Amino acid sequence: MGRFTRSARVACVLTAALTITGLAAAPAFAETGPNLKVTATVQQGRWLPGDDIPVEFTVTNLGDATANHVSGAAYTDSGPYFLIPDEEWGDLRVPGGTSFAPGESRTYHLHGSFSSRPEGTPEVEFTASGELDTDGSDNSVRVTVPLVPAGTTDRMGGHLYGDRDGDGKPSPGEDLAGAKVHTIGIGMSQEVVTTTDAAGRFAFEGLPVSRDFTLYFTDLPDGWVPPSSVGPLRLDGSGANTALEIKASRPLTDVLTETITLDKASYAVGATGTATVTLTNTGAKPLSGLYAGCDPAGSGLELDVPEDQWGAFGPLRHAGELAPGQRLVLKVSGKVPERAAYFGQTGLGCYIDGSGYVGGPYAYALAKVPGKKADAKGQVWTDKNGNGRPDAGEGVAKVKVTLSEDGVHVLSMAQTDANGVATFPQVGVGEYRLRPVGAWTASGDTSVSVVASPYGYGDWSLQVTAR
Ligand SMILES: [Ca+2]
Ligand SMILES: [Ca+2]
Ligand SMILES: [Ca+2]
Repeated sequence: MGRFTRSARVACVLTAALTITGLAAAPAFAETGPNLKVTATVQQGRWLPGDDIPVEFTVTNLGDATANHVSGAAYTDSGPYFLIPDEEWGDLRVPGGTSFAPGESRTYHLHGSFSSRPEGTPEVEFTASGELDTDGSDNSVRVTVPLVPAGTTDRMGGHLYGDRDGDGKPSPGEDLAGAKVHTIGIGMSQEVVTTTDAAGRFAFEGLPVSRDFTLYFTDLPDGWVPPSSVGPLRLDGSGANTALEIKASRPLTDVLTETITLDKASYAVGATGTATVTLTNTGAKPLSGLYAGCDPAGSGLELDVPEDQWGAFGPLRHAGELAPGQRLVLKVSGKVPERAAYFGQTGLGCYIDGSGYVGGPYAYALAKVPGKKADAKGQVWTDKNGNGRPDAGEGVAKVKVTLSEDGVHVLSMAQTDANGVATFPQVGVGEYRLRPVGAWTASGDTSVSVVASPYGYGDWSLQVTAR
């Protein structure tokens, strides 16, 4: 019994010794065979989630035999997960791996990213492994990725000016005071707003770091037009966006007027309508590169005017010119689209714009497309709980409501049921106004679009208050 126990213990000790020698112990002399060694260098920076972070990963075969079946990988040891897409690894991720001749060294330009920013510093281990490596100790290296710590904040600030002298930079007297400045970045639930001071300056403090802040301006004085938005701005805690210069421009409407009229007040679907578009350069400088852009909201109801009708002012040509004081009359024609029949309305609405200009004029003219009818159902309600929307129990019963085109001449009348609901039966499609009769007065939007199926938007809604 005693002899047996001793033999078993000896066997175990021998096995353990062999394991250590084979995998990890440093050899007493240079062994023959492949021996990969890796280095990895992360590009320094103030990295944020979503950034493409470059890593130089170099694999060298220090051995005297070819290394076969070599593959590479990165493991996040701590902190947020660092993702390097498979395709970044090239031949280190092909099935079966790749080969390195003795002395051969190759560098892989990898890019990784973080999708989130949990707490902690990311430690990432880069490895290359192949068959029969004679020294496993140099096949992996651990690096720290310099991710901006969670909770870091930054500031943003700058100056808004109206470039009156047109030199493209702020000049004395061009500061724009009292404009609203809005910004929002990823990770914020709502935008923050400030106002430019007497010197046109604005600043935001304590913004969370984010790759893509958007900045925009409203309520500028004297009709100045701001850039549509500024950004994406990168706030990484370095204070790089604290001296922004934001240029506002004069609108084209200062020097260009536009009117549109139609040749008829009413059209049938498929008929051709002709619009007269009159443009006048009221300024002292020539205007060039102008074009018309129609139906900017994409309603699909307007006259379908072919590009060539616009001549130089075509939306693809951008070549319209107007001399100082020149008045130009354009006649453009197009067919009434079928969709217009369901809304009872067509027309033409166009803005005039051009490169180098902002704030061009917009004009429109409407015409009817009669024929189709639809029931116009809706609810009269009063906001008992003051939350700005109709709730159960807020419908007003037994109210007479009128429908008119002009707010005066009544075309139809209906009375609400117990829930405040009323229907005007089989009304010609188009735009109307609602009006309560008697003890109630309208306190919200009174317009209603009567649209035929399948384009109907749903019911109308008329908010009222007691007189
Ligand atoms: Ca090695
Ligand atoms: Ca200037
Ligand atoms: Ca309510």
